[in-house]
Amino acid sequence: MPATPSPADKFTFGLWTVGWPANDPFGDPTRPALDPVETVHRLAELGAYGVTFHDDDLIPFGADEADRAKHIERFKAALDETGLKVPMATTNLFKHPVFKDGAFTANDRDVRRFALRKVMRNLDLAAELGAHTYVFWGGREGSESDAAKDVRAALDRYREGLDTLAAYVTDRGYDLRFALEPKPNEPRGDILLPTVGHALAFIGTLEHADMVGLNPEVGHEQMAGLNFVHGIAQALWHGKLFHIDLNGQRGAKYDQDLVFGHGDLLNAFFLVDLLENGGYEGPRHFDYKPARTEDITGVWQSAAANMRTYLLLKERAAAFRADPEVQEAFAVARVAELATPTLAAGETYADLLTDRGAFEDFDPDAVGARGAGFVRLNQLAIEHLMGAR
Ligand code: 3MF
Ligand code: MG
Ligand code: MG
Repeated sequence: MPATPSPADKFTFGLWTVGWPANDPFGDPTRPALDPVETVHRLAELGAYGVTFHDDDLIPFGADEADRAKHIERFKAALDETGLKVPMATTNLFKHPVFKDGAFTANDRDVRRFALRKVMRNLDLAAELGAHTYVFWGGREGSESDAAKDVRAALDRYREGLDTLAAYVTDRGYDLRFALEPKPNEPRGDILLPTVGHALAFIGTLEHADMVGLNPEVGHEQMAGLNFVHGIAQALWHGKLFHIDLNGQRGAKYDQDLVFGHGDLLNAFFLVDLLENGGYEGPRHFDYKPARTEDITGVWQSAAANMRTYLLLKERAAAFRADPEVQEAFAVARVAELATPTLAAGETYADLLTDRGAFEDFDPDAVGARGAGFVRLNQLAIEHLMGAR
């Protein structure tokens, strides 16, 4: 199978993904911490294009300036040696207890001001390392109690925070765009901007709305019971798919962060088809967790598995589209017809009112009785996915 990744595939991984020592709310770590320098080398060997990071993944929280500079220098040297890129960076605004009630939307104003400063500091580093996307995942922006959070005031503060940071980036001349990452819950009981749809509506209210888009994650939308392919299609339609977090999730439960494709495989198939044919040019970023059961060998196997699964799905999706029987089934299902505007060029509703074929002479019963052929089309997709065709 020609499923060997290369940098041209634009696969990227967060330092925190392979670097997760596999601690969970019920158990201790099962693996030692990974040195970011080693991660850079291993990812490069596996054929990845780039690496992404939270400030604290690279520089321990609270490190002094000299220590910080050392960590950055080592990381830069590894990037230079391997050619790995840093297309995206982000801020850890969720781990330290200071953020237990949020960062931009904490009730405590001092926490909000600290959070903005923490982001600004890492924006400088992101720009220096050549990142073009800066992700905002507001995992602590939310509540467990409706009494504790004035949601409308919280959204005002969320907007104020992002507007302030967008002004900072613009004034500094950084070539960075923001990507908001929705999630419905975990770690907060309920998180603000819980889905792609909520985030899109919110972005429209921002002062620098043009430089703010989305970083949707497979599992996050699926935790909310939503169809990720539809969410991504709408994000693309709005011109807001700035970045993507790929992983696997099996249904509406805790955030599983499985290997890409190890959850809803059929949805992953259509997702890859959409990304490859829908005009998305950005990194294929994996935000997963190597299962807690695995040792370090399993960590690198799982990293490779993400990329291989993506490439296999890409190949399967191309074979599906190229199959003459599939093309015929597409035609029967009138899939392409949806791209034809409902009114003809120059036609108005007045013209429609005079078109007897559209209403008076239209036979809704005959059309209603006609089969759509969608199940056959879906079965063809499944057969291609299974390698049966
Ligand atoms: C949590 C996440 C986050 C974000 C990250 C920014 C720790 O469910 O998905 O990972 O992706 O903070 O990219
Ligand atoms: Mg996640
Ligand atoms: Mg994520």
